[in-house]
Amino acid sequence: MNRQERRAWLEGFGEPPVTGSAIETAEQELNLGWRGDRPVRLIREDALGEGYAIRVSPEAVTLRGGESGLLYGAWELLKKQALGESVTDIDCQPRYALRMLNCWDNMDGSVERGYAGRSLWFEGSRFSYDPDRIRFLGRLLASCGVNVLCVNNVNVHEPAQGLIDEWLPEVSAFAALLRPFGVRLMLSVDFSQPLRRDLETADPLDERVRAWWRERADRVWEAVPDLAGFLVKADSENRPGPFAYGRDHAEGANMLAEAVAPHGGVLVWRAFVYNCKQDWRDSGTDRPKSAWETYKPLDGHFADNVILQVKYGPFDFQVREPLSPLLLGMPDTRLALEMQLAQEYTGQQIDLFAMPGLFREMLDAAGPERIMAWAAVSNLGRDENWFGHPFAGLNLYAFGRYGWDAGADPERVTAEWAALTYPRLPQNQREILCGLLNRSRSVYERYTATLGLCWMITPNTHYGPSPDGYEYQAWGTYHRASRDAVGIDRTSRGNGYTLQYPPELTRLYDDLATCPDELLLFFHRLPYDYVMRDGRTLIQRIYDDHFDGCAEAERMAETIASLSLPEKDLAEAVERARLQAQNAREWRDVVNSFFYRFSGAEDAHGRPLYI
Ligand code: GCW
Repeated sequence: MNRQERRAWLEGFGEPPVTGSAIETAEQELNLGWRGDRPVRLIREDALGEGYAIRVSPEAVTLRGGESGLLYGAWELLKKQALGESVTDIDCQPRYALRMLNCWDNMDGSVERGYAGRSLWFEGSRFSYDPDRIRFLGRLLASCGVNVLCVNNVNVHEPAQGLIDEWLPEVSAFAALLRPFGVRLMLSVDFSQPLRRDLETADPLDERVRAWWRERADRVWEAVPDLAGFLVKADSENRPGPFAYGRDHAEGANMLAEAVAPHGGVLVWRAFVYNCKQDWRDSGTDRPKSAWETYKPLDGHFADNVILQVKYGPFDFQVREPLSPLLLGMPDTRLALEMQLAQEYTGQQIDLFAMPGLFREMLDAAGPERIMAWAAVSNLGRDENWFGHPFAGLNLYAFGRYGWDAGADPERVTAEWAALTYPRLPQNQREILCGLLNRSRSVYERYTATLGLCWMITPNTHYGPSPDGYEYQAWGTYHRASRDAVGIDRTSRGNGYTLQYPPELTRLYDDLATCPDELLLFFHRLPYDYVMRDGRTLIQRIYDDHFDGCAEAERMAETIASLSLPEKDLAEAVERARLQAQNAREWRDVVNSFFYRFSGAEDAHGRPLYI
């Protein structure tokens, strides 16, 4: 490594937040804040790319890697040190080359579905940030192993259309701040942009439109030569797209892919397409079926640099959904799996909802080799602790971790995060904290979405209960509860949704004897007196889960208050736990009473239900 390279690398590494110790430089050896008994020797080996190799000998620890491989390897060494683990020989490559955070930041400074304050880089319709904070963000992302940051909302509102135009110098300056950390930018673009600015059409097959995008891409990559690519939300929730011109989504995506290809860019196309103007009376249309209907016929039609980004479930980041069948049914398309760190439907960074288990389940269900990129909606914001809830940082850490190791053990990931974040917390308390985090998803699920009953959430805000809030609306999100039964029959005997899965899954979900309890009402319509495998009636199970989930949320609040966390974190976590318990009580009483009123069934344990 020459002097200049080392300076760039050091800038990238910065002061390690894990140890807080300063960096010393030496010609061949660097003290990374590493307190091991041997010096660390760095050797740049570009062939290793983002990966790294660590070798331990009696004289030294040798770390080899490409430019960002050295960075990731250094973080690994520091992590081991912080976790008190000994360093052994390691050869490591990331599981996914693209580990992308999608930020839904608007240029006015608001963040769509953001729960950690305002945007870290936009305010007042322009870029506005503290460069030191952005560098720190780079360190944070590098330490988590994230390498792509899409800076603007997929819903591209003016003036964000200018990010690929008059704002390019600012985009370029912002990219330069994050580059030393191995983080490349991505931009969300509006499919209709040529129409809005220069041409009278955005038809992807029109030669003028194609030339417009090619020329635009040339300018963008001239300003930011390592831009990762463009991200597009088209024909989804009122966003413009190729359907307006009678073109399909392969025609739309390929046109943009052709423009970015000469620059090595990727075109990430979101598969979140459904009819958001459905008539609730129409039970012949079912939203979970729609992505498959749009994209399955296009398998094999996408250009090589198109990545189809699919949300994990067929609905929309609900607490519990089966894996989207699209992720299993597009063998000839490059796929990204999209998660949502922002807890839109999962407690909004007030209620605890740890995601490592969800990540692992979805990666296992998809088969890690079927996808080639790993994406998530960001949970970052301008709050001092970045995440709103001090524990919500776990979800970013875990997202990065699964981008490197799709088979990581969720409890191990949580324990690492807790040890790195709260090194001074006594071991027994750290175990209590991890226990809370490990159970948090199941607790939240029991009081908000038991048996796969999703969408009983307050419309628009998506926090708090409203069992009928989405029932008579146009968004395609219905439970169709009556006095006798609840749920939608999505089996092959019903509306046929399960036929989108491979045959063994169709059978698994079709059959009441094998369908997992947590998805029972996602796949089936069942009467309240249906007897579950454990002997309880369906209605009793609904009541029990709400009472139990809420009781556990209340206990969690007490436990959190007993932890000796740093003062500020404790105060924030305690306040949020109080709000969570309050929220859980609302969910319990509103949903239980809703079903009590329909079914007339008393609770077997005589707990209060309200008329
Ligand atoms: O869940 C929905 C959100 C929208 C979001 C959309 C999407 C960016 O409610 O706010 O829009 O998903 O993923 O595009």
